[in-house]
Amino acid sequence: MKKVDVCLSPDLMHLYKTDDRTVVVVDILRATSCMTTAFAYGIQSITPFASLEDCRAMKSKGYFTSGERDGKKVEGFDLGNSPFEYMAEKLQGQKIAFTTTNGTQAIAKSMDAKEIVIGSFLNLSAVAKHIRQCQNDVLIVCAGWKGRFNLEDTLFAGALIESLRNEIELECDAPQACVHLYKLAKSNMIEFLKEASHVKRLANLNIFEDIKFCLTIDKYDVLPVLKGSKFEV
Ligand code: 3SL
Repeated sequence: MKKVDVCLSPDLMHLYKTDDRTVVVVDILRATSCMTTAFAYGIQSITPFASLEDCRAMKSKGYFTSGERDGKKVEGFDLGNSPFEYMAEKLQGQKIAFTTTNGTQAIAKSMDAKEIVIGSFLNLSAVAKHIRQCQNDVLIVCAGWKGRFNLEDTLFAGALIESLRNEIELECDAPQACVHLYKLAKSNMIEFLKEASHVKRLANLNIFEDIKFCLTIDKYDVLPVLKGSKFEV
């Protein structure tokens, strides 16, 4: 049976061997939700960068530059990190260079993986379907916040594992903890997350609609997969 484990922070990546695994990178608020939305609206590719300056340099190569630091759009970038920004017609068929505080750092730390896919509540079933079909064991990598645990990525891991129950073997205790938390939260995730640190951080920036949107399950049937240095569908 396929094994599934969860890395609850990118700072724990050294504990996991990923060269034979599919890694699902998750940053519900909001990086992987933005990436999923961008592909649902017809973006051609997203190239992730850990470094702000490397990302900025892609502007002169015809890329839209996008992302954030500490939740705020980067000065001089074309786009920030709200999923609603990625619904624009002008982005269809375009290439994005993307850097965020945690999401693209988690991607950078997953680069040894056999395969990297992007997970969010918005494409939960597309991720589950891919896991069912692929041969690899799986590691779900939660982006967290600057190395710390967060609740929303953990809930996604629980939701994904729950949707694959009886089809997978859980390794270690982290996947079990994710499922327990998801079961507690699933009837009202917004209420469950109201005290979550990043929900409060975004609320301090007057960001509310993004949170509700990013917790919507199965809005899109797209699966961003890393091909070389860029994500495509
Ligand atoms: O850290 C990240 O990758 C971002 O998604 C954080 S924020 O929601 O844009 O603040």
